[in-house]
Amino acid sequence: MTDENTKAVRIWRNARLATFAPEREGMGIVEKGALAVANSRIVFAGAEGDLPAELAAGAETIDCEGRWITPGLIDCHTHIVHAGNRAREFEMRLSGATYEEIARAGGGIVSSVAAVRAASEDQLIAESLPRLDALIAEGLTTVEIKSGYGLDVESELKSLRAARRLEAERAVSVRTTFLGAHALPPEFKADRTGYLDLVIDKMLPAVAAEKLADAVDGFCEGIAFSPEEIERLFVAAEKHGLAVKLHADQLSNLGGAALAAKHHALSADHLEYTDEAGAAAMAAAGTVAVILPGAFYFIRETRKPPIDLFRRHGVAMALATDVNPGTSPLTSLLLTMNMGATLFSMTVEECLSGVTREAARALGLLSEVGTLEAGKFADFAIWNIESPAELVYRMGFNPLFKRVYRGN
Ligand code: DI6
Ligand code: FE
Repeated sequence: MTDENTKAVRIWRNARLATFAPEREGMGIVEKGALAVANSRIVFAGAEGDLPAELAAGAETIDCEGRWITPGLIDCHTHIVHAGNRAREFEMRLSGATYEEIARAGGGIVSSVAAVRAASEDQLIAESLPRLDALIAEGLTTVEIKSGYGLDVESELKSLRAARRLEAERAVSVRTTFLGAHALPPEFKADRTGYLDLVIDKMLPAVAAEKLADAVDGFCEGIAFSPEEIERLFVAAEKHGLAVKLHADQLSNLGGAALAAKHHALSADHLEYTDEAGAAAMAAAGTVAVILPGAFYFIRETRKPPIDLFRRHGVAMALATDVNPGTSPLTSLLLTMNMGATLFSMTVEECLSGVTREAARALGLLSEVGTLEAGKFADFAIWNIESPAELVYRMGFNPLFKRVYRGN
């Protein structure tokens, strides 16, 4: 590279670092730490006393006054691009309406599909930006965004294009996921195979040709797609060279976690009903468990994901918001961490690594982001806190001091 590499070094000093570097213990804490950045990459993360003199010479220095620095937060499972909301449906549920009554009144996922189909790409972006901004305000630097509320060729492409364009609208990294197999659209109610054919033979090739997705996802559930249908989708995704992930075992155990593992999925998500065989298969395949406490809370699920099983088998665990209009209208990773701890007894370290290092792993981005280590992108968050536990402990309070994306 050019001598760009050696000039314009910026150093954040007098900081406490939670690096989450795997070679350090626990949260990888460095008291009296410093971070040096050049050309949007971290070139040093460690004890201030170990900072190489050649880096320090001539560098611009920022005094963090003892504040904590963590990797930038990563939300590895969202449906942030959608239109409208389902507050009316929420009200109906509060007064005891059944799912059927809500569907007959035009509610449910079908209403979100109608809203997305009717929206222009610009409208989708305009509606999604406030949700993205809420996440960014808490130190988010990378977000995954799924399609899945379009469910026809043009509307799925439109949703993914909108998701990609959000990256140009804000200083944030966006990973996109094609979720055509989210639900059966109304026009295919009597023709499941016809819809799956459309997803596999039309949508997927179009998405791949336009390079609109980094991965392919599906909803494996009684109310959505069967394991056999998902397997067809995964085989097709593999032919296009796309990574796979899965909404698995959210409402029942159809063996979704094991199916995801069989296809070396980056992640299996939700997992309330996953059994020991599923956890063991995930561990063997290196498939990350993405825990989504917002959906659990919002639909008043009572079955908890088997966190202990994941620990015992050594399954990596990430935490995400699942931002979506139907089951998780949640746009806070800080609150998500509190829910992970309070509802599922996840530790502070599990919660924080779940929205940083493990979220990066769930997106296949661990070599680029997710920890404070030399070589990674300089994406980090500086906090007004006395200990990392405060980030998990509070509810509805944002102690972010500054967010740094790619060194800026
Ligand atoms: N799991 C969920 O909880 C949401 N999608 C999914 O795959 C529900 C989607 C909706 O109701 O809008
Ligand atoms: Fe989801």
